[in-house]
Amino acid sequence: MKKIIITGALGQIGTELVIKLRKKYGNDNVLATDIREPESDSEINNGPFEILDVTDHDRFQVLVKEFEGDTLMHMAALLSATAEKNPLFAWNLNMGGLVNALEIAREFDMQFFTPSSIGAFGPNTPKDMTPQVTIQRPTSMYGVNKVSGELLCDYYFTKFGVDTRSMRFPGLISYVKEPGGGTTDYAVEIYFKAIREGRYDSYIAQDTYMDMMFMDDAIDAIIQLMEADSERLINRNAYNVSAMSVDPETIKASIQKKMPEFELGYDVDPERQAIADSWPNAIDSTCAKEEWGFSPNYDLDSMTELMLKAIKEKDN
Ligand code: AKB
Repeated sequence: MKKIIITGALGQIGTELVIKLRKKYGNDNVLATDIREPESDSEINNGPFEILDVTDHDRFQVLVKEFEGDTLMHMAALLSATAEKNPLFAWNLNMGGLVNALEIAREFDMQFFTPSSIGAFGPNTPKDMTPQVTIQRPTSMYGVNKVSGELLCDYYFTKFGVDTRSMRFPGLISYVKEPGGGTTDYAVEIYFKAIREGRYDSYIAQDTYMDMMFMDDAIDAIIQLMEADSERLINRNAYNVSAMSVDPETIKASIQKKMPEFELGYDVDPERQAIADSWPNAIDSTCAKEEWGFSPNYDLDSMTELMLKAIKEKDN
């Protein structure tokens, strides 16, 4: 049985990852960690939890030794918009945390996962059908962190034999936990506002296309990649993965199929718009499909239906 340690367990991906992994491997075999305590009614409380600042190597070591983990999923990081507001802090947290986590994986011979992002691409990357291997010259601090992270994970694999695996996530859409500080957050907010207020003002402009994916598909993809045959992983750090490419109008049209009265306006935020403009429109996930069977279940309309239903139930 696997023994998994997750950092950033209270974040947007971490929360759902812990829940799913505990269902699969047993509550006691998944140690959730974060820099702050979970809320008293959080589902995370159904298994072990420890406070961990990922830049604190000594505490990291103690926790891994005590728990006897064999897999480390390092999710703790600042997202793109927050990182851009405080770039030096972002570098120290995102890169300091990652190199610590990789060192721990090396010391304790652990399998390792950390997410990369579509943010690892930049303005001179091909925008459509963005290839797996292509130009990566991002212009945001988050993007710089993600490219550096991909290279560092490759280095730990080739130099030390650490079984590092990663994928470039698009915007992830979930009703369980709202994201914080990302550029793609609008695509989550739009659903909550549709149910709660019947309208939404998007900070991302019309015709700005970005990749998205439903959170369930992202969690399944992590599990699938971690279980894949290591020999087949040519592009292990990090795979392009996406389920759809959308702009705010595309999501509006999908919501209006269920809620014709829904209205969309615009109040563009220049900072987040600049980041979005530097990212691809639509990435090509062929390598993930061929090398480990990536196959998302949700398209835009099936995701929209589920999001609207789940948020309505949550609010009642
Ligand atoms: C962000 O917008 O920062 C993230 C991402 C695409 O990596 N959701």
